[in-house]
Amino acid sequence: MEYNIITSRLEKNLEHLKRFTATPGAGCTRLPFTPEARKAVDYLHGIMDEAGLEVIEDAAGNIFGTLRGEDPDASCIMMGSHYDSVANGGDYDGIGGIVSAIEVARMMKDAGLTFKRNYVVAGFCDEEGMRFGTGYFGSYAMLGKIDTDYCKHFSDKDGITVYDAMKSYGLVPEKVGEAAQDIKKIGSFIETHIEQGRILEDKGIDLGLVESIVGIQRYMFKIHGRSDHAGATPMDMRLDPVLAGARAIVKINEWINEKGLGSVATVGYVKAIPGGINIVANDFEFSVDIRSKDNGIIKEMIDRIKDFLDYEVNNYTGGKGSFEYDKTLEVLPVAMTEEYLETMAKGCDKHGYSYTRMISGAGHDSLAIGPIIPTVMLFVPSKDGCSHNMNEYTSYEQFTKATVIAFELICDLLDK
Ligand code: HGY
Ligand code: MN
Ligand code: MN
Repeated sequence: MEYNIITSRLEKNLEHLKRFTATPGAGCTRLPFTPEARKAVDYLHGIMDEAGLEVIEDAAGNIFGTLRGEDPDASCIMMGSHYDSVANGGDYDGIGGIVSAIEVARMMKDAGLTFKRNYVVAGFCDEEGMRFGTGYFGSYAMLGKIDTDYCKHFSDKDGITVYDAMKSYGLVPEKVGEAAQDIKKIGSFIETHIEQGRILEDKGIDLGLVESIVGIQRYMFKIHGRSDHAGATPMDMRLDPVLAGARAIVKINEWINEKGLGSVATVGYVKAIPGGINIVANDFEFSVDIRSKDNGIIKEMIDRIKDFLDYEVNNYTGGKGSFEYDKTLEVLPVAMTEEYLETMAKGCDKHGYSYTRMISGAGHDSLAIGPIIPTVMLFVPSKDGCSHNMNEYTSYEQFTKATVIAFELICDLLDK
């Protein structure tokens, strides 16, 4: 196996995919059901074809490529990740795992290998939840967890629902349920992904064997006050939702720091409505993304935020304010499959690749799939730990090492 051929194919494909962004020169912005997503999926379709895969696109916007095995009744081995990105993000998050999975198929084809089970490459849409504030739409659709009502409930910042976005992309949201697959027919899921942190780089380690992924809850809070004139309204007569929200955001930071265990909380989106420089806001929206390997910490944090806002709107707005919230994501912490971790560790030893077992603070489609299907993740280093940022970078040689280890694990599983 010529590793430099693998490296050059990974490079060619990932370099080509960089052009499918809504913000050229300002990072990768490839949100679900957009023209950029369409172009990326078309390109993935082409290289899946070249790798000898039978390609389908499902009713949710996912793309799958299958290399047929000899036993059609056996469950498949699936490898993949997501093709969407955050806004102004990097060029390797998600898409690197899909290109790596396609390369595994190409390696099988070039070596003339045949197996008992089908090998399936998965390209999931909307793992990030960036556009609609959710997450794991594509993998959840494959698991049968998405229905048409879900698509009507969530909308983006322009008020476009998942439902309408899907229609503009050429999908029929009423048929999203058809994306559900027979879970018994998926034997394993493997995902290679950039670490998005700096552990591997700081320690000079080639690969991260992910043994567990943190749980995540995401909420959108909306506080209702009263819009007033910024100049004529005395401070003690205001119902200012921004003030209540700002106090809550500072508290969230204090509380999560008390928790430790690597728990994190992020307020990534805020909006004052109507948003005038000389208007005391009528409403104030803010997002919360809370993660921990201990789900009890996540639940406690959410309860504290709700209690605090209850106190705020009653004490600082004379009881005339109110607030509401929408839980947009809840996913429990998940352990990866020990057998696969041990196989990959042996593979690393055989190839002389350094490795470490680690926890993932980022979610990934493996977080959605892992509770239901035996799953494992393999990390490659992120330069400076940088991700969700246009300066995200991982070398193609590093992707090659992960692809080789994933190839050997999958070949082992395909004949079991
Ligand atoms: O947010 C995450 O954990 C991942 O990047 N979707
Ligand atoms: Mn990702
Ligand atoms: Mn991401």
